Amino acid sequence: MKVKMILPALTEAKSPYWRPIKYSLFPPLGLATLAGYLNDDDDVRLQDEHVETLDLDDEPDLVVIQVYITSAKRSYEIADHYRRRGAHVCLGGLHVTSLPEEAAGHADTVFIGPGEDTWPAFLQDFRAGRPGKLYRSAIRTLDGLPSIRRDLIKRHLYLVPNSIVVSRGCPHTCDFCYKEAFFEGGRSFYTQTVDDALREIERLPGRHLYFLDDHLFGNPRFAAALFDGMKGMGRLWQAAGTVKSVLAPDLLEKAVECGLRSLFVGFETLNPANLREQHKYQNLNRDYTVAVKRLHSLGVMINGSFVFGLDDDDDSVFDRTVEWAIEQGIETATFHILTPYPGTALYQRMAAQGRMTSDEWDLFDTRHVVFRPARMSAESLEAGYWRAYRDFYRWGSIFRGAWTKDHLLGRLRHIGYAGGWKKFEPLWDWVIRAKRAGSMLPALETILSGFGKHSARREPVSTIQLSRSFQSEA
Ligand code: B12
Ligand code: SF4
Repeated sequence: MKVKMILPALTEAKSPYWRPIKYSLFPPLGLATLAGYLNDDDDVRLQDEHVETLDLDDEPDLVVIQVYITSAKRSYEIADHYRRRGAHVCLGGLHVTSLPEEAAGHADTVFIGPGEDTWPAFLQDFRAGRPGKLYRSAIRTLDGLPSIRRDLIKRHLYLVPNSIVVSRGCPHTCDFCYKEAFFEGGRSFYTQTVDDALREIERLPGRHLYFLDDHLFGNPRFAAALFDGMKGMGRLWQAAGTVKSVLAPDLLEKAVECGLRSLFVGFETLNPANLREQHKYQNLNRDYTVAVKRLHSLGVMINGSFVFGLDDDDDSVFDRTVEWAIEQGIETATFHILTPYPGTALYQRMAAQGRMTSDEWDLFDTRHVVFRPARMSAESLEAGYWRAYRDFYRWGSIFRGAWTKDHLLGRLRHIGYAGGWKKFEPLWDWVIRAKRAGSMLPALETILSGFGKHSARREPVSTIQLSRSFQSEA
C-alpha cells in the first residue's frame, strides 16, 4: 500500500521573502508516530511543508494529513486535491478534533483525539475494505507503542531533530488551552513507562533533546524516575514546565543534574485576576520572581510565555510585562495574543458573549486579534503585541537582561541565546533556504552548555523563600 503523510504549512512558513526559524525547529513527530503502525512492506512517504515543497503529483492509496487550526485551509486544499485523484484521505489532529464536521467535508475518514487507538483500528478496517467515516479515541495509553518512524524524518532540515514526547496532555485545565477539548472522552494526562521513555531517548543520536510534552513535570514521580534514569547520559535538554513545578523542591535539581538547560515557562500574565478568569489556578499565589531566581541559580535559561488581551488587561500591560521580563533577566520571551480556539471553554465564553469577530482560521495564529478585547481596542492589542517583541529584543534590553547575571559567562550566554533567536534572522533565513538548519545544532549545544562548562552559580534560593512560595495546593 502506498501511504502519503503530510504536515501542511501555514502561509508564513512558505514565504518567498522571509522564513522564521521557528518553522524549521521540530519534525512532524505526530505523523512519524502514526507511521509506526504501518506494515514493513507499506511504501510510506512523509512530507513536511514547513521545510520542503510538497510533491502533489503522486498517486498514493492512502493520504494522512495532520491539521492545525492555522493550516486548516491549506490542509483542506491538499485533501480535496488527493480525493480528486482517487486516494482515501484521512484527516486528524487538533483542529479536526475541534471541528470534525467541517473537516469531514474534505475527508473520507476523520479522527477525533489522539491516534494511538483509532489509527490502528482504522488501518485494520481499511485493509479489510470497510473503512469507517469517523473514529473517536477512547483508550488512552502509551504502553506498547510501536517505534516512532524516525527514519522518515529528514533530520538535516531541522534545527532540533531530536524532539521527543514521553507523555500526552497535562494535569491542569486552563480555559484558553486546547487540551481539554482534544482529550475529551478519556484520560487527559498520561505518560509512557519510564523504561520506554529512556529507550526512546537512547535511540536519539547526539547530545541535544527537546521534550515537547505540555508539562514534562506534570507527574512528579514519573519525572523524578525519568531524570534519575537520564543521569550520566551526557544529554543537554530543553522542555516546558509550570511555575508551580519550578518551585517544587528537588525535582528541578534532578532535572538539571541530567542536563536541563532551558525551560519554557507559562507565566502567561502578571495579574492574578487574569489567572482566575482563565482558571489557571496553578499559577496563583506563586512568586514568579522566586521561580526565575531558582532557575537561573541552577543555570537554566528561561523562555517566558506571556498572553496579552485577557479581560483585565488594558494598554499598560505591554510595557509592564516587558519591563518585568527584562528586569528578571529572562533570556527569551514568547508573546501571544489571546486566541480562543474552537472547542475550548474560552471560545464558548467569548461566543456566548458575542465577542468573536473572526472565523478565518488562518488568523488564529496568536498574532491576530480574533475577538473583542474587554479593556482596549483590537488595534491597540495588536500594536502592543508587536511593540512588546520589539522592546524585549532591542539590543539595549538584551544587554540589560544579560547584566542581571553577575558573571561574564552567564552574560555572554544570555546575549548569545537571545541575540541568536531574534537578532540574526537574516542568517536563519539563509540557513533555512540552504536547507542547512541542522548544521546550526552545534552552536545551540554550545550555548546551552554555557560555553562548555556548567554555568550555574550553584547558589540555591533559600529553602525558606522556596517553601513560602510553594504552597502545596493542588
Ligand atoms: C512542536 C509544536 C510546534 C512546532 C512544529 C509543529 C510540528 N512539527 O508538528 C512549531 C514551532 C512549528 C509550531 C508552530 C505553531 N504552533 Co505549535 N505546537 C507544537 C507542540 C508544542 C507539540 C506538537 C507535537 O509534536 N506533539 C506531539 C505529537 C505526538 O502529538 P500530535 O502532533 O498532536 O499528534 C497526535 C495527535 O494529534 C493525532 N493526530 C495528528 N494528526 C493526525 C492525523 C490522523 C489521520 C490521525 C489518525 C491522528 C492524528 O495523533 C498523533 C499521535 O497521538 C504543540 C503542543 C502539543 N502538546 O501538541 C503546539 C501546538 C500544536 N501549536 C499551536 C499553535 C497555535 C502554533 C502556532 C500557530 C503558534 C504561532 N503563534 O506561531 C504555530 C503554527 C503552526 C502551524 N504550522 O500551523 C497550538 C495549536 C492549536 C490548534 N488548535 O491547532 C498547540 C496545541 C499549542 C497550544 N497549546 O496552543 N508548533
Ligand atoms: S498548564 Fe499549559 S498545557 Fe496545561 S492546561 Fe494550562 S495551558 Fe494547557
